[in-house]
Amino acid sequence: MSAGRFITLEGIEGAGKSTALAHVAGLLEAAGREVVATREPGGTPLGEALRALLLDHRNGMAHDTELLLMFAARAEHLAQVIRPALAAGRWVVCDRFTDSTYAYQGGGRGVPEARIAALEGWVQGPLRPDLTLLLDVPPETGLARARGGGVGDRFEREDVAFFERVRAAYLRRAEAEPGRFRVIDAARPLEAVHAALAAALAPLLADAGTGDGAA
Ligand code: T5A
Repeated sequence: MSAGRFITLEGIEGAGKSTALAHVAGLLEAAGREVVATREPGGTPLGEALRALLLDHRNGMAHDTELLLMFAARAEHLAQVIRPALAAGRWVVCDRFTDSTYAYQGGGRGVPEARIAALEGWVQGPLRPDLTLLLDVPPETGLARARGGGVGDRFEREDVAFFERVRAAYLRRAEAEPGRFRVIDAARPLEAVHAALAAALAPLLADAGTGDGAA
């Protein structure tokens, strides 16, 4: 049995992650991979309950509380879904993962990176995504898509400056880890985004197709 692969989708609100996830899952299945599509915060019953608390705009909370709840949901997600799926040779495609924490709690809220890194090491050990698809859009474009005229959840209510910081943090991470990240211009029409996603997946599929078994 060949090892599974772990692919994450990242970007600000309305970048098109959920839309991309369906497309990526379809491409992988067409290539004969068994796919588990999931999301963060969430992906388990407890994680989805924590997600509801985190997104509810009536729940004010300290930055550290927010950070710890994100990692609590992640610990459960890893234990119940991600690690078992990878061990069974499945390909996990996850809408947001720890890069979201660095971007939102780190870049957006100003939580020190070392605090996030400590939790990352504790909760994940050495596990990191094999490939991270960063859908990059200007905040004005993403927020207009995400809010759809409404005011949105606890994060979507933040101002444009917050999302500029989140976007900048994402781009810094992509620059620091070019081997793992593919930055996709997601302000383009869907067909162009889909073509870029397929091109980004091709090397990983080709590599896995050799049966190298590397995780
Ligand atoms: N969070 C999460 C943290 O702060 N820290 C963490 O560690 C984690 C894991 C989760 C929130 O939690 C925060 C970040 C988030 O604020 P979420 O629902 O996962 O919330 O994230 P959102 O970004 O809010 O989800 P959205 O659904 O708003 O955005 P998506 O998934 O990026 O966008 P999508 O695919 O739903 O598309 C939105 C709309 O745009 C259209 C779609 O059809 C849809 O109508 N669209 C396009 N239109 C034109 N051109 C394109 N290329 C398009 N692509 C999509």
